[in-house]
Amino acid sequence: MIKDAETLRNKYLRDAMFPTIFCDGCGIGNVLQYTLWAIDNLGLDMDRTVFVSGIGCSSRLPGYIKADGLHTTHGRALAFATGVKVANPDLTVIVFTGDGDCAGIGGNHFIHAIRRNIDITVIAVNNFTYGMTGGQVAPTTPIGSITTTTPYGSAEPPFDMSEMAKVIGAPYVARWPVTYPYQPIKSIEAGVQKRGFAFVELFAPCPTAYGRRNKLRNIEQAWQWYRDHVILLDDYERIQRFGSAEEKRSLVGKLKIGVFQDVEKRSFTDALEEQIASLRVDKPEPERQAA
Ligand SMILES: Cc1ncc(C[n+]2csc(CCOP(=O)(O)OP(=O)(O)O)c2C)c(N)n1
Ligand code: SF4
Repeated sequence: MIKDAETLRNKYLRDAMFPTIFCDGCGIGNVLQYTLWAIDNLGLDMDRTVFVSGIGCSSRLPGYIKADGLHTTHGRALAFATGVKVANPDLTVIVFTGDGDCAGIGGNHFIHAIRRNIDITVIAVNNFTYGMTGGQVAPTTPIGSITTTTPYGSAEPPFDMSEMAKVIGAPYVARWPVTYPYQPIKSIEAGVQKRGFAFVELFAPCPTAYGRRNKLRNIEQAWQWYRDHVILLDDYERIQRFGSAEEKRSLVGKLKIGVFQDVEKRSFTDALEEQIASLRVDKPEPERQAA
């Protein structure tokens, strides 16, 4: 059920933290709102939920929420989140990370957290840039984009974080732009309920550091850009298989959105618990040896 912003703010956010650091038109506020809607729909116990982040504008989010949070070091959110979950598997662990934090400096942690299938939900805010430090090129910056470090346009092919999460084997992967309110909420809910690594990537505009250099300075331009550049996974696959040559050409530069993966897989914490149970000293000796 969708709740109004005032109700969510009073219930979940720290008053003392307002006003937020976010610029006008920044999509990080939408990400926070969708997360709160999902949490409220699931009825999560906030005393048993921990929010973890790295460094960046998006990584400021745990500080706004009335719950335990860890605002850690750049790129290390997943390492800290792994520690929290392993230390207390009963906790629900939600990570906020930026595209720089997750795919740049934190890229190695990203790969290995997925490989282990640690049972956490990662909400990655992809604004195509390093927002907090003024708009440098990121591993996700689209080709041709102007950034402070690519003044003539980025020539680097970008990383696709969701495709990567899917290929490495994350059991839940979904991607949406913040212009779609319903689907991100449902994906965050699905991610939190999944036993294992859930990755929800949300495209969110950064008008200040990225937008003003790329003719996306205001919210209408940014939201229109998403309308023009995203395509549902099913439509993408249909056109690739059955589309005309012209339709296939129209796929160039399009960003796929939708649920990329939704499968069941034994999580790292479940595997650890089974191992610990098999080693318990109160078991009869033969059983311990057999295990
Ligand atoms: C070890 C380290 N290197 C570099 C920085 C500088 N730094 C702070 S935030 C940031 C990039 C953040 O980008 P992203 O994760 O995409 O978050 P956004 O600000 O765009 O939300 C960088 C490089 C840092 N804080 N620590
Ligand atoms: S710099 Fe960009 S990402 Fe950071 S708060 Fe401003 S608009 Fe948002």
